[in-house]
Amino acid sequence: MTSTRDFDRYLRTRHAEIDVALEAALPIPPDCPPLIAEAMRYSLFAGGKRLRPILTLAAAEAVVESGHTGARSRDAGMALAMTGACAVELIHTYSLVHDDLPAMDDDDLRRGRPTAHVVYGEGVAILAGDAMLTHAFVVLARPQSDEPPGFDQRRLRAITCVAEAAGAGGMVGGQVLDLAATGTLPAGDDPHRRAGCEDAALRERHERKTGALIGAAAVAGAILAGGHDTAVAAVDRYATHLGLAFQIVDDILDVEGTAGDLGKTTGKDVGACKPTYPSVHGLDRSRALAAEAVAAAHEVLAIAGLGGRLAEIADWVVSRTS
Ligand code: GRG
Repeated sequence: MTSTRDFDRYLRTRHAEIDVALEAALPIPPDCPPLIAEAMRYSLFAGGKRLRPILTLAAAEAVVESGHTGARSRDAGMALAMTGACAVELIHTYSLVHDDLPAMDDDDLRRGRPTAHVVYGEGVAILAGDAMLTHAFVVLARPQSDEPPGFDQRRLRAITCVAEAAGAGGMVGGQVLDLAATGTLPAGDDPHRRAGCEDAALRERHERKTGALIGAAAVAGAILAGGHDTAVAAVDRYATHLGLAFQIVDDILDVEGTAGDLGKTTGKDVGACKPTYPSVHGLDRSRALAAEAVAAAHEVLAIAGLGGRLAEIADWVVSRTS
C-alpha cells in the first residue's frame, strides 16, 4: 500500500519527465516557422494534468513489472512507451485547441489561459492543432535507438491503435455526435436524439469523444513496452472503465467545479442544453456510476494480476477536482 504523498510524487515525476520528452520531440526553427513552434508550445505547456501520457507510462510499467512481457528491461520498455506518451498528449492538446475554436465550443479559457485562437488568431490555432496531430505520428513512427528486434510490428500496432482512437470512429466521430447533441447539426444527423435513447447516446458520445483516446493511451503503453496479448487486452478493459469514469466526473465538474480549479469555462454543457450524466441521471446517480466504473477497473487489474500505479490512477480520476 502506498501513500497519497507517494502517489503525488509519482505524478509530479512523470509529469516532469513527459514535459522534457515533449520539449525534445517538438519541431524547432529552422525546421518550421517560429510562429507555429511557439503556438504549439503555448498550448502544450499550459499546465494540463498529463493524464493520458501518465497512463501510457503506467500501463507500460504495469506490464513490465508484472512480468507480462518477454525479456524486455524496464528502462528499454519505458523509453519506447515515452514515444506513445508524447503522441497521445500531442493529440489530446490538438483536440482541445480545435474544440475551443469559434466553429466548435467557442471558448476563451483553457488550462487557465486564453485559448490559442484568442492569442494567435483562428488560422494559426487551426494550424497548430493540425501540426500537433501530425507530429504525434512522426514521434510514434520514428525509429528509436534501443529497439528490440521485430519492434516494427509493435510500433505499427501502436500507430493503428492511436490513429483509430483519434479518427472518425473515435474522437473525431465523438465530436460530431457532440455537435449533433448541441443542435449545431440537423437533428437527422443524431440517430439517438431522434430515437430518444438518451443514455445510449450519452455513452456512445463519451466513449468516442473521450474514452477512445484514454483507452489508446493505455493500450499503446502496454504494446510499446512489449506486453503479451492477454496483458494488452486487460489494459484495454481497464481503460474502458477508466474512460467512462473520467467522463462522468468531467460532466459532474462542469456542474460543480469552478473555472479557477478547472482552468476552463464551467456550465457549458448545461448552457448548451447538451445531455450529460448529471442531466440524464442526476448528480447522486452519476457519482455512483463513476464509482462503479472505477470498481470495475480495479477488478480487471486484480484478475489480470496487473500492479503498478494503474489502480491509483483510477482513484485519482474520480477524486480529481480539476
Ligand atoms: C476537435 C476532433 C476534436 C475533438 C475534440 C476532447 C474533445 C474532442 C473536446 C474537449 C472538450 C471537453 C472538455 C471534453 C471533455 C473531456 C476532456 C477531454 C476534458 C479535458 O481533458 P483533461 O481534463 O484536460 O485531461 P487537461 O487540460 O488536464 O489535459
